[in-house]
This record gives sequence, structure tokens and C-alpha cells, in this order.
Amino acid sequence: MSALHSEHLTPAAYEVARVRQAFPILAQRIYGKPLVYLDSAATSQKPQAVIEAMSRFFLEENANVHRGVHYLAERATQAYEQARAKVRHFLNAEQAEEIVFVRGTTEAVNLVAQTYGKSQLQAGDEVLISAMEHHSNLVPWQMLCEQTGARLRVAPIDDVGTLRLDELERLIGPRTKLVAVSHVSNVLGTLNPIRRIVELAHARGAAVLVDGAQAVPHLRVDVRALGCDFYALSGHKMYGPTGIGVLYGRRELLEAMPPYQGGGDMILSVSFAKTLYAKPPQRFEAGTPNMAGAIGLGAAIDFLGELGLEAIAAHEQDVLAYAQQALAAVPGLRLIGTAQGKVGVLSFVLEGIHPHDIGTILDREGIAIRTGHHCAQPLMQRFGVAATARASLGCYSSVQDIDALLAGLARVRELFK
Ligand code: C6P
Repeated sequence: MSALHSEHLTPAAYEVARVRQAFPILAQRIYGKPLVYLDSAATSQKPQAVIEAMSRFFLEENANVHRGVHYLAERATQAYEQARAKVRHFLNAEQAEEIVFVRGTTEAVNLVAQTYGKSQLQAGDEVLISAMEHHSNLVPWQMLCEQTGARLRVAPIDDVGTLRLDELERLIGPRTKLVAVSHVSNVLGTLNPIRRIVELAHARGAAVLVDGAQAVPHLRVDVRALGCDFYALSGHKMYGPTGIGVLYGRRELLEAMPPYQGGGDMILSVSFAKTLYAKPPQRFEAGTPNMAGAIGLGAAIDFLGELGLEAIAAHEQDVLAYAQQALAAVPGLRLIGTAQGKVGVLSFVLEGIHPHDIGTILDREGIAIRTGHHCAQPLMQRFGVAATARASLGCYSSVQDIDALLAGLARVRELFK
């Protein structure tokens, strides 16, 4: 049945078997079983092209950027700035100066909270988030509220995991200075209507930050079409390396923001009396940056471009539809997050079985999923669970992976009978 399904569901143009060959790690066996990697929302695997680009940087180009006049320094700087240009194109930002390299989504949100937020918010102002936020798009705002006396407000979601836009609209008031929402939820897979949220926020003078960590591997993101003020992403979830991410910020906003950290490469001039800061993005990139990381991210963008984000999205939607249908038929299984138009993240609980037990038993079958609260404890509370099991898809996921998951879950149920 699964073979038939795979033929039926996977368009000939997108050969998942060929895509998988680009990821050396997937050929591994775990406990003697073929690896079934269903944890891409935690971190994606890396294609050979990314690994090679980073290793080539160290083998042939390594030097510190923006500092030297020698050949390698120039070459490394060029490669680093070329990576920035690739990100600009990838997000369709207007200018490369709007692309700040950071460690990841977490750092991007903290940067905005501690610079834009701290300089713009006063006691009584409000930051509006949603009930489905990852701790990375929640705790930094709580910290900012503690520091400024501002108030954190939370737009609710409904029982299938859709954001209540009517409530969000109602909650944007005259004191709302910033709306911070995820593009895609890491637990529910819900895809939020960012364009509409931006319209609502801008109509009332509030800026919008989008946490795009879970969106960029799955769909084409155009920050100008979305109209958002800030967009945060992590390289490691989009087939790039860890330790590199991006903050996109509209140029006028970045230019008006004070620095985040002080140090080398973020200054125009320094004296003991006064320091003049560099323009963005350098102002926000203090210290030696993650050069190899940026180059690896650039290679990941090339990789996504070669596969085509639309083709990846279509393939993942097919696998998702298959998985949703199959999982819904498992006795005692409750899917958490079934919003229309969601992306490939499948959270679930099995009646009477702790998610950690599910994860541990599946692991012995070579199947990697994530279990726990997924850094979204308030969201767990919203659904009345302490934890879930979560299978998440990437460009290399196949219906055979889902069949393996189903067989694994049958084994889990057998053991707990
Ligand atoms: N979510 C997950 O398993 P960092 O750690 O900075 O690269 O990304 C943080 C982050 C922010 N927002 C969303 C929506 C996320 O999903 C994540 C990371 C991983 O769901 C690890 S907790």
C-alpha cells in the first residue's frame, strides 16, 4: 500500500530518493535499522554541498573579515558579503544592509527586544504575541516588559490551533508598540496570516516582528510582500549550519536602533571620550562573526534554490496529507494542531502512554522524533498536555518514513497493551 501511495503522491519531478542522496547522514543505520529522521523542526540535516562549502572556506579562504588588506582577508570578506547578498535575495529584502547575521532566531529576537524594544517602549506600552509562540519569541519580551514596565498581551488560538485574528485585532490597541508572532508554529505547524497581521498592526502604528524559524525551510518568504518590520530565522533549520541566523530589519528601523553589543567591527571611531557606531548591519555584528556559518547558510540557500521551494512545499504537503490521514486512524492517537494550510509538523499524544516512552521506543527502531514541551510550555497548557510527541518533515522526508513511524507506533501500542 505504501509503495502505491508513494508513486501516487510523489510527483515525478521531485525525486525524493535523489534528494536523500544529497544528505550523507541519512544513509546511516541506527541500531541496525535504517535511519528515519523525523526531527527536522529541531534541526534539519545538512546536504553535502553545505558541508563542502564550509570545509572549502577553511581549506582555502579562511581569514578574518572586514579587517585585513591581505589576499585571504579580501577573499573571506567577499565570501561573507556574498552570503549576505544571497540572504537578501532569498528573503527579497530591498538592501543587503537590512540583513544582520546573528547566531539564530533566539539572538535575533533578543536583539530587537533589547535595542528597538528598549529604546521605543515605555511603562504602560504593550507587546502583543500569540499563544503559540516558542519561548524564544516570548521570554525576550517578558524580559523587556520587566525592564520597561510594558505589558505582555497574548492573542489566543482556537482548538485546532488557528490564531484568533478577531481577538488579535481587538488586542492591538493604542499602547501596542510591537506585535511578535511566529510565521509557522513549531508545535502545531500552523501557518499564520502574516500579511493580514501586518496590515492590522500597521494601521494602529505597531511594528511587527515575525519569527520565521519554522517557515523558511518550507515556503518562499518575501519580506517586502509580507510588509513586516523584522524577520528572524535560524540557518540550522533550513539545511544550513548551527550558530548562524539572520535578522532582517527595515533599514529605517535598523538605522534608528542603538547597538546590541559593543566590540570590534561595529564602530566608526573610538576614543575614551566617545565612540561613533557603524551603520547597520555592522553596528549589530560586534566581534568576529561566524564566517564559515554564513558561507554554509549561503550554500543552503543555493541548495534550496536548486530544489525549488515550491517543489519542496508540494512534496512535503503530499507527505503531510498522507501522515495526517494515517495517524488519525491510529487508535488512541490525538493530533494536536490540525489547522487548514499547515506545514509538516505533526504533534500528537497517545492515550495512556507518555511521549518520552513513545520517543524512546521509536528510537530503538531507528526513528528520530522529538518529545517534550518543544520550548512552548504555555501552548502545552492551552491543549491540556505536559508534552507531545512530534514528527516533523523536511525536503528528504518520504511516505516510507511515515510508514516506518506507523509501524513503530504499532510496536509502542503493543508494548503498552
Ligand atoms: N525550535 C524545535 O525543536 P534557535 O534555537 O535560536 O535556532 O531557534 C529558536 C526557535 C524560535 N522559534 C521557533 C518557532 C522555533 O521552532 C525555534 C527552535 C526547535 O522546535 C528547537 S527548541
